[in-house]
Amino acid sequence: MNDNENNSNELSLEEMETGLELLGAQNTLSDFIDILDERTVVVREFFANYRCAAYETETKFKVLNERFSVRYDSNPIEAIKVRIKSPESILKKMDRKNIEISLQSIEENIRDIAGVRVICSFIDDIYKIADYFLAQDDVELIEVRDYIKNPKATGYRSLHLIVRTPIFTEKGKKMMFVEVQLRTIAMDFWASLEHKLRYKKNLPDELVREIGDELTDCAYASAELDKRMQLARDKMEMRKK
Ligand code: 0O2
Repeated sequence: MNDNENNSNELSLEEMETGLELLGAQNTLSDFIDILDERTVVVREFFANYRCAAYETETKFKVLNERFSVRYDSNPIEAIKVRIKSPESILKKMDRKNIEISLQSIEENIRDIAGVRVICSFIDDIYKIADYFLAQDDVELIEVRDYIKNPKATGYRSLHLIVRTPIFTEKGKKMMFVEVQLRTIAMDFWASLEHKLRYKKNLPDELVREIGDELTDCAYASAELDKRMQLARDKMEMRKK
C-alpha cells in the first residue's frame, strides 16, 4: 500500500497512547514500541541466521566449482540458488507435522528453512560435488534422500542432503541446518515447471489428474535425456584418455 494513502483502520500515535491508558497499561507507548522492536529483532535474527547459513553453504559450492575448473578444466556447477523458506510455508509444515509453535521448536524440527539448490550439468557431477562437499570437516551430514536413484511418485528427481554447518555470530559459533538439493539442468527444468503447474488453482480434478500424468511422463523423458547426455560425456572422456 502507498504510504500516502489514508487508511482509516490505522490508529494515530495519540489514539494508541489513549488506548493504552484506557487499558490501564503500565507501559508508555515508547516502552510498548521497544517491546515490539525486541520481538522483531529476535525474529529478524532468527531468519538472518538461516540466510547466513545458506550464504556460507553457497560459498562452499562456489569454491568447489572453482577448484574443479582448475583441476579438471571444467565447471560442474551451472548455477546455485539460495532460498529461505517463507514464514507461511514454515507454518504450513508445522501444522502438517503437528509441531509446537515456538522459535526453538521450529529450529529443532524444520530442517529446510535454509535451502541451497545446486544445478549441475551431468548426473555424475552431482555425486562428485556432493562427496567433496560432505568431506569438509565443518559439514555434518544428517540425512541423504536420493530421489535420483529413487524418484518420487510425481517423477521428481534430485539428491537432497540435510546437513548442519556453522555460522559465526557476535555470540559465537552456531550450528545450522541447511537443505541442499543437487540436480541436473533437466531435473531443475522439470521441477520448476511442475511446481508452477501443480499449484495452479481452481482446476477440475479430472484435469489435475491428466496434467499430473503428463508431467510424470515428462519426468521419464527428462531422465532419459540426462542418461543420454551422461553417455555422450563418458564417450568424450574415454576419447581424451
Ligand atoms: P519449498 O518451497 O521448496 O520450501 P520432510 O518433512 O522434510 O520429511 P518434505 O519437506 O516434504 O518432508 O521433504 P522432501 O519431500 O524430501 O523435500 C521437499 C522439497 O523437495 C520441496 O520443498 C521441493 O522443493 C522439493 N520437492 C519434493 N517433491 C517434489 C515434487 O514432486 N515436485 C517438485 N517440483 N518439487 C518437489 P517444499 O517444502 O515443498 O517447498
